[in-house]
Amino acid sequence: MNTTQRGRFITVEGTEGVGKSTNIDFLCALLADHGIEVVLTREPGGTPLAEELRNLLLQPREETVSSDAELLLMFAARSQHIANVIKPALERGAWVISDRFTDATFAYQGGGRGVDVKQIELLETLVQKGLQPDLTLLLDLDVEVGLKRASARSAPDRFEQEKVAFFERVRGAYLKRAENDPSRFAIVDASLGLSEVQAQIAGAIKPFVEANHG
Ligand code: Z5A
Repeated sequence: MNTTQRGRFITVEGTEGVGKSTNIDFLCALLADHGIEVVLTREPGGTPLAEELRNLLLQPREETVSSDAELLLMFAARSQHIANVIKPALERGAWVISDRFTDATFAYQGGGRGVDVKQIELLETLVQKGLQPDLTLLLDLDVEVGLKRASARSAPDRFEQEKVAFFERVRGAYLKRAENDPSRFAIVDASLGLSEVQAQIAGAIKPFVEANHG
């Protein structure tokens, strides 16, 4: 009889430059301290094919990308990611941390681009077959502060070329999702210094680990 307990699925979300990359290693270390096997991954991406789709999605281009094409590519990458990385890891008992998942689609394609939420929900059902994150850390930050932080780093990708109003809609959509599902979301005030941000992350992770591990 297989008695392996399914792993837990944690996602990290937020608008540009909120500090996801900066804080994800800290999060992995917190879990590893509890003896938890962690698989760190990201979206779009996480498998060779999904990373190729990521490059296609992020590359600035002259051709206009229709919002449906963008949506379908996001879910094509996600399908591959779930089948080859997320599901096998959870089944063997590892915990998966993903830098973005479907909340990003509701925020960027739904809130940002204005795609009908019902269409996103249809694809979510088709591709995820009930899979949902167990915990989502939403790093929340004033959009202009985040864009300033991100711009100091590298040349803008296709999303980063969007205007402030786009990211305000993205932020609003994230906050609305968090408000509608408070038991899954933990909102982190990302405007504070790094040690205070990490204290909030540790504060959200501690009870989750206590309830789900060991
Ligand atoms: N996308 C989508 O549209 N739909 C979807 O379904 C999915 C994704 C899954 C790629 O995501 C793009 O895909 C993304 C949405 C879209 N849009 N864009 N662009 P991504 O996650 O790979 O890219 P990103 O959002 O641009 O992530 P990022 O720019 O790497 O941001 P970050 O990881 O949150 O930030 P960071 O690199 O950790 O920090 C930024 C800077 O701030 C850096 O210099 C840090 O040292 C600094 N920092 C961090 N924390 C602090 C604090 N507390 N104080 C001061 N400075 C700080």
